[in-house]
Amino acid sequence: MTDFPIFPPSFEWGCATAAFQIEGGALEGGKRPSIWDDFCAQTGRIKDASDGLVACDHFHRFREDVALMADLGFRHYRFSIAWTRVVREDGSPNPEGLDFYRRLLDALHDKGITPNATLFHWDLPAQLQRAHGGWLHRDTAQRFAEYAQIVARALGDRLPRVATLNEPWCSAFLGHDLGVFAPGVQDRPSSLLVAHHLMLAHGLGLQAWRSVRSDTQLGIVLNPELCDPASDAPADIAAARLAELERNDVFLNPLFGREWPAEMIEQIGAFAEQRRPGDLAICAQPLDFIGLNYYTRSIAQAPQSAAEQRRGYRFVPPDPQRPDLTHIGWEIYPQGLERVTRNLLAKWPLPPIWITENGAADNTPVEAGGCDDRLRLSYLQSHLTQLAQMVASGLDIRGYYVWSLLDNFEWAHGYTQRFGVVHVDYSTQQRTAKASARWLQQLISSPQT
Ligand code: PNW
Repeated sequence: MTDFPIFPPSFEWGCATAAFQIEGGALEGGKRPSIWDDFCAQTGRIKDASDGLVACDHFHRFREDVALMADLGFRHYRFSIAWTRVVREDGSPNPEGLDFYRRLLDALHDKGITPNATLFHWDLPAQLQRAHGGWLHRDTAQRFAEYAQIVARALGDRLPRVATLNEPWCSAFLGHDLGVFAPGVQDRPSSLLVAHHLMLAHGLGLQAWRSVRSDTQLGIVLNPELCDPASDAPADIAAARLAELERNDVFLNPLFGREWPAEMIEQIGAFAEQRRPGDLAICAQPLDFIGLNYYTRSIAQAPQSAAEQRRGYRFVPPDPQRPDLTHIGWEIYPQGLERVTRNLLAKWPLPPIWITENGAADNTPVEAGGCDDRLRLSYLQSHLTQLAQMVASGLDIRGYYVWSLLDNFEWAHGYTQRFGVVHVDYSTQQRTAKASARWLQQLISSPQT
């Protein structure tokens, strides 16, 4: 018999997805391309040369997927709304696109599942990128606020909890410094300006939403990182500190009206003057919650190459031979969930926390009608044991969303990495609940304290 970690009865259990990763229906209902459609069309960007045109075909199969969630016992669902589906090129609302989300919200309501929507999970309208450089342009933050207002007006009465952005670090630094995510830019100062504009968009978005409705719980989803030094050498310790400033302080400081650390202001270089004096106050809108995504920790070392010098650190990937890695090569480090959360709480006055993503790549195939994803199961067990202790010790963490409900389009990895607790056969679109989903189902229904 398995012992389940114990959580308070009020603790919320959910699963998470994102529009571009599951929806497909890319050319339907007046949907426009996003920067990820453009990125996928470029040779060499996506490991298996795939795209999001069909993905999990959730656009057509959302009722089946909602029924699946309900069967597995999830009472909460975190998903993202595609900006490109609900806003037309001229900035007006697209009724057909909004209807899709209305039907999804109806299906969730019918099954007693509470929605938690994210407005931006990286799928910027391609037109904004082509016309003026996307997030490099200040105007994009204004466009985001207009989009937020459209969603608030059309769907706000059905959305109790809304996050503006998902993991702005990824959009800024994977998208504009490392260039491994859309739009594929490699320019350090640009990535910092993008980070600033994203946080400005967050603030303007909250203002715009609150000008329409006052009854929505509003927040943001971040992926703060624990960056441990590779050795005790002072240069490695300094590198790890700089990595954490970029991962954490660049996003958390503005949320609480605090200026960036001097090192980050220095790295933005000639773009410094594009950060205007009033911006910080806009970024620092009151937050009803914060979502934290946690997968692994990073090991940082003193920089070597010129690009690393500009960043001030280099990440050392774990030796692929190590046994404690998930299939995507990320270290399994459950203690990091507690360490990173406590680090943040020591530095910033966080509102109530939800763990909005946690999960593992485990590419075990379906055999004889089942999927025995032991690596994911043990990953979830160790992280939820850690989380139960954190909640029991009094940390204000109110819920947990596993990433992800379904195997899906894993960005630059395409369909080669499977994060779902439900297996998807991409040729038939058949869904098969994995062993980890069955374990979560039992955990959710187990007698709790
Ligand atoms: C998160 N990294 O992405 C996203 O929110 C999800 O859309 C994604 O599927 C999930 O985690 C699993 O990857 C990240 O390289 C992707 O540091 C890459 C990184 C971090 C987060």
